[in-house]
Amino acid sequence: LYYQHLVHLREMTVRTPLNSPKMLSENSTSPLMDPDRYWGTYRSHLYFGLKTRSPSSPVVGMMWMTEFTRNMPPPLRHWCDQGDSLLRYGWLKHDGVNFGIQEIVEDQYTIRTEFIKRPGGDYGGDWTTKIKITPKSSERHVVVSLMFYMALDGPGNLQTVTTQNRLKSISGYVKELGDFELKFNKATSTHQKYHHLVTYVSNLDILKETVQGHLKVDAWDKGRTLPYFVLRGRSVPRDAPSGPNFIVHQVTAVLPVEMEIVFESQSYRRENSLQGDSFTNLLNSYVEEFDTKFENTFHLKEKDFKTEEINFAKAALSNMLGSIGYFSGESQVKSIYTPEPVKYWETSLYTAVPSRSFFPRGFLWDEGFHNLLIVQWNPTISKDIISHWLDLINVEGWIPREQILGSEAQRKVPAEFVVQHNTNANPPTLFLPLQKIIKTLVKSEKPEDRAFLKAVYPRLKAWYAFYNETQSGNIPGTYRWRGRDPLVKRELNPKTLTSGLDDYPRASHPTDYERHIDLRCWMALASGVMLDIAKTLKMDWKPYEETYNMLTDNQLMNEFHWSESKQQYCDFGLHSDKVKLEQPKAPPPKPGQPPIKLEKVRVNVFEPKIQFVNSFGYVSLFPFLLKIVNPDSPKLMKILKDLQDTQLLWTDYGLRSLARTAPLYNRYNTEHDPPYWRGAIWININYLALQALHHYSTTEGPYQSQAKTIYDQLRANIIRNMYKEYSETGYIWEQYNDRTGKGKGSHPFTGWSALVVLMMAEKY
Ligand code: 6A9
Repeated sequence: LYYQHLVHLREMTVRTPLNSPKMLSENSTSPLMDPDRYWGTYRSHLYFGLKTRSPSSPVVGMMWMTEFTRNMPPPLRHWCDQGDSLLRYGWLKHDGVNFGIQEIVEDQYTIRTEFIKRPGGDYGGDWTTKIKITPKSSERHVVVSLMFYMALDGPGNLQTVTTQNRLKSISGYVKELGDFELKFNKATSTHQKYHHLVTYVSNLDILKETVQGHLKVDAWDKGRTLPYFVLRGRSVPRDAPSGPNFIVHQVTAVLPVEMEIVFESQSYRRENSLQGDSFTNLLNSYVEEFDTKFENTFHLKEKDFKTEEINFAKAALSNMLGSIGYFSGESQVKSIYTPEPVKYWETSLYTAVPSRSFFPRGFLWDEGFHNLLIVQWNPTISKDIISHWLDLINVEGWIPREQILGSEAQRKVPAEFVVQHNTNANPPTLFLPLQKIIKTLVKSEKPEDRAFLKAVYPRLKAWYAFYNETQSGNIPGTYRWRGRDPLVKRELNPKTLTSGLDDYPRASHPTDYERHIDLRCWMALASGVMLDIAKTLKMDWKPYEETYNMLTDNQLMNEFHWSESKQQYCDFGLHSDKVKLEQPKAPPPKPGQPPIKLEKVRVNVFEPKIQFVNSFGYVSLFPFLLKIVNPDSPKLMKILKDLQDTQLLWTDYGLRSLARTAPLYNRYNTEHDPPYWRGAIWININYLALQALHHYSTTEGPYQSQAKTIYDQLRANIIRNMYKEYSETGYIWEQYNDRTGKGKGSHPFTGWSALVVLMMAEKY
């Protein structure tokens, strides 16, 4: 009984919110509090979709298929999916608030989605979406079925208005929107047919399957030789608990075709509908504003970039903004003391995502990088995003690393990865944008700026304490990532997912006395920011100052992390350089049975000993990346020298993650897991390298001019390659190959890879 009681207490603890006022008030995202950002492209895992910032928002979205292909029925596009192999897709312009223009390129045609919003009324105003599909060649007769739907995620009602079997509009009521009308204006094509579906769905994650289940074959031509696929009309299951909550409008048209979808809130007394010319005029004025603001913020014209390069930067920024989602649900979390995962409290998260196709959800350390860019464009959005994340802190000071909220997000994640463990941290990168925000706030006397600092302080304090209490090493002033598994047998080097650098080689044998240089440096950064805020607020800043001084003390850092023999900063622990994967001997097969093949396991060629970890790469650079090495330190000279060595990290495309000379360079981690952070070029770390080089080149010291030379070359290499890959492949990528510069991994990846905009603009 006592044990059960303890388990219960632990369960309670892990899912108890921090006892400190929230950053955001209960209704901060409501249409009355924040009408401008109520509606948005917050379903960024779709090629196109809109919803509001409310927990069970009604949603709209687009699907399409190419008729008369060999596949019957043709594949239906809905959620962004690399498997669709689109030539490219993404936002060309998007300001995060009012409008967006996107292009989606199929083999034979291009879809352009434009949307604009107009404030008015009590529910975030009106919006209009215009979809244009243009064939690439006028010779061929291409027919596309375009579907646009609305679905409810809770109570409400939807009614259809039809003329001659064409769905003209949906009128409805939900508490999130009041009374509204969604109008499907007539499409413009030489030849088109209309169909629709009116049905009930139990869950938003099965919209596509529901559409697929309601297609039937019909004849396109009079001669009945061309079958195509159409929706069945009304089909509400008899046992549905309510009336229809999912309505789909289908236009099948010969290209080119254009169509407007117009949403109007009944609470808004408008003078004219947002369609036709009034749509075009407002869109044009938003575009103009965007272009002007872009130049005023990033100055790329002034820096002599070509129009095409500027368009690339605009697309990178727009995809970051257009990837912002609003997710609601409960995380699955686990404390080591609880036998089973439990549910976190019901939360909502406004956040950008690393990749619309592959990881369309929030990741803690990615978000810090995302907001380095977002804060330059729109600090209000950044502050709001950071506030949402900080409101996820539990009473232990922990924020779950990966946010898998709601049924749609869950469907993208294999079950074994869903549960988040409260022992596990992730780099506290939110301190990076916060540092920028705070720099301006500390000077400000404005009450709202003070209020932000006052609100953020206790929550950061708890978060900061979590790292210090749970991620410290066995000697004061040292740190160690938790979450490494010392018992794992099949990994060449047990992964450190918590560090964000997954398979980057650490001590081969995880122990309690291991120490990680990157985490130490992250804590130095965090201490510095805490010190600044505490001083500004006249709080007790002494402890932060002490920690900050200790963690930036080069001599201490060198004692713990500088290897004299290797002349580099290192992790430290129980380590062997020589380990390998080997096929274990399988027992002889039983007669008549196939031979057993066991998976490879790790063996030590040399026994591990307590020592510095011999791998040169991103982790070794951290004292430099986070600007902790003193500008006059000879160690800086060594780092700068190593940076330029092509045997180590230097490539024509950016800095690779692990030196070619490192024992695990480009090695598989298990028989099946390919190298990830073992050679490839990552843009977030390259951004940190550039801002560090920029810092050392503008700070008085003996290595200033050297830093400047490297800075110029590295910056040019990264921009040149990313732009080239974008032009050739249509995408911005998760990583770049260190031998060829080719984009690899998931795509589009316009999370931290979009930091290329700041590199072009030299905003650090
Ligand atoms: C796997 C498979 C559809 C890995 O960008 C997000 C993270 C980074 O935080 C981390 O540093 N990425 C980096 O090493 C991607 C993580 C994806 C994990 C989910 C599930 C889903 O298949």
